[in-house]
Amino acid sequence: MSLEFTLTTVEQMEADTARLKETAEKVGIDVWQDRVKNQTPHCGFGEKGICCRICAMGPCRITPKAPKGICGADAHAIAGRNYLRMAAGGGATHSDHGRECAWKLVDSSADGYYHVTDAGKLIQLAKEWGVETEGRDIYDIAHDVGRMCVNEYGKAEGYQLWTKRATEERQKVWMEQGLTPRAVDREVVTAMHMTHMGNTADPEYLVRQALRVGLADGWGGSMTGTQMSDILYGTPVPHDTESNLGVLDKEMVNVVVHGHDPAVSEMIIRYAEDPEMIKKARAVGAKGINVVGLCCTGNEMMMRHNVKMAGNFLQQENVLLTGVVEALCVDVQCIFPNVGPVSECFHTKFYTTSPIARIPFATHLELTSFNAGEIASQILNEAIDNFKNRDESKIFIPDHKHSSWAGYSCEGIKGRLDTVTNSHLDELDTYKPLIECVKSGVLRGAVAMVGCNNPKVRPDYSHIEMMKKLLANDIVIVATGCAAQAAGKAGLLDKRAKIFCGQGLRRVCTLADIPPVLHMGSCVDISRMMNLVCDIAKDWGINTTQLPVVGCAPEWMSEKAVSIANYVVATGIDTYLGIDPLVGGSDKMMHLITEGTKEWVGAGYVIDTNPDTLVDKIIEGIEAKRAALGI
Ligand code: BF8
Ligand code: SF4
Repeated sequence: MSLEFTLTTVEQMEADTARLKETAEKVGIDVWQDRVKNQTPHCGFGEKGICCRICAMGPCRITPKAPKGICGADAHAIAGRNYLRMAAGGGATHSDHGRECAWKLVDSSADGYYHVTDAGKLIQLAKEWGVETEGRDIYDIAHDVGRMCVNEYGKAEGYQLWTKRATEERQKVWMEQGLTPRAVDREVVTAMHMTHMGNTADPEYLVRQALRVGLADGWGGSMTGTQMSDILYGTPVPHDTESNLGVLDKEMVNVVVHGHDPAVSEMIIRYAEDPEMIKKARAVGAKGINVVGLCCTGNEMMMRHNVKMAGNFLQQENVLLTGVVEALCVDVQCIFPNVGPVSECFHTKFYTTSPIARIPFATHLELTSFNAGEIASQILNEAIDNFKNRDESKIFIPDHKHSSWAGYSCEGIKGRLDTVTNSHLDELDTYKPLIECVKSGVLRGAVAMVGCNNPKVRPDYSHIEMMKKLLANDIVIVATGCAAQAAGKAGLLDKRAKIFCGQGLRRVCTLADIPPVLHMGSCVDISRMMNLVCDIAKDWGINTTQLPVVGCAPEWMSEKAVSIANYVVATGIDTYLGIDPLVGGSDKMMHLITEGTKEWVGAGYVIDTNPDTLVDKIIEGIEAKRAALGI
């Protein structure tokens, strides 16, 4: 083991950001650091969740002198409605991404742009859902399964099919508590209806619906996104790539893919690997084409295609400020509108591809299942032509980057276990060896570290420092979204990072040949984590609420994160939040989301905006679960 291995520190990343901010100043464009200053202090009513603009008698704000809105809604009703609307917004967003993926399966064909890549997974799902498979063409099966998925979103009756994958105990709890999710569209509409002026004012029922709309996302829309993408583009398996701004290459045509739905970037990769396209890039003096990723589209590409990861959410402006990006191609979600004006200050061409995300200063090339290849090819050709337009005086690429392992889908994790231990036990496709490690205390437990960056806390610091402390305490980490990317940028997805682990976890990493932080994918791939915890609970013979496993979103910012937090809690996993969930103006709401949900689903939130104490609470929480199990 090399003792020379060091992590990139948050201070080093901040120095890179500061240097790139100098470029921003030189070209005369604002970046998020400037805008944070302009927006601080935030509106106190908004922060506490007690500003209501749900009807035009308002906006109403709650103060000691004005404890009710004009209609009589109090702080609890107002904070509760705002909270449910956040969950519904997030659930709708993940789920609509999943729906688009399902349509790609409906439109797939052997000679079209979208193909069935993991036929085994498709057939397994077809059997699970009672779709005939015997003697049928794979695309006939794909079209039936795709249509079933799409129709799940709006079906008038019954509950979501994917929920059958949860443990019996969870399914029973959800049914008893009235939380089993109906169609995604129905749960989002119910949430909007409940929060319209003049409806639910009792916060308990707003929190219950937040759990239900969350479940509709996690065990519905997001799961559709993950499973459809695996069928279309391949189920990820572990492999090595690289992360951080140093992956941008001055000698290459750099094309950045950003957003969440992999439909566009899959095509970009396919065409960028075409020898004819590479030849064109060489003809303009470049060494080749370097496609790199941002945010969850980056994660999707990293999981399946070794695509390098340029950065996470708060790095999107930094990437453009390097001055070497020929094209930025976005799909949906988490795209700063400011990437338009920033790209205008450089030679960078900026493309939007979805009617869901129309952004000023972009060239809009709308992607469909039937023009995807032409769009990808146009973007790449224009990027190659654009190579000559760089302004040397604006170029600066920070040199930090790290080897990063990604691709730990449930199948990827089981594959490692099968290779290392299961084959000797004569039982494949099981988590039992992992469970033995937890029972014996070699591993104390696991944390699902997920979510965004948020300038309310020091960006990436919470992710990285909390991960380091957890690893030192023999707690293994599974990560998705911008949290996984923070780990990658720091070096924690490098297998050599096991030197930061306690003895038990270090031994597991050595035997299983894994990094201590397992990159499980994008934010919709938290559905993989839900399958993982339920399957571990089944293999162990206990309930999900008993597992020494927690969720943590230390730097979350988006409505999608609120939806995620709700389905993770409803799946029986305590969730630790490092950012306040904007309901502090209602003590009833605070009680409901931290303690109240425990009575219904056996889990709740722990909120602490100090990462140093939040991580201690996680360790205490995991040890308490172990003590309750007598292990
Ligand atoms: O869905 S972690 S900032 S990129 S919302 Fe967005 Fe948050 Fe990043 Fe992915 Ni998830
Ligand atoms: Fe005010 Fe009630 Fe209207 Fe909200 S719904 S803006 S509290 S009157």
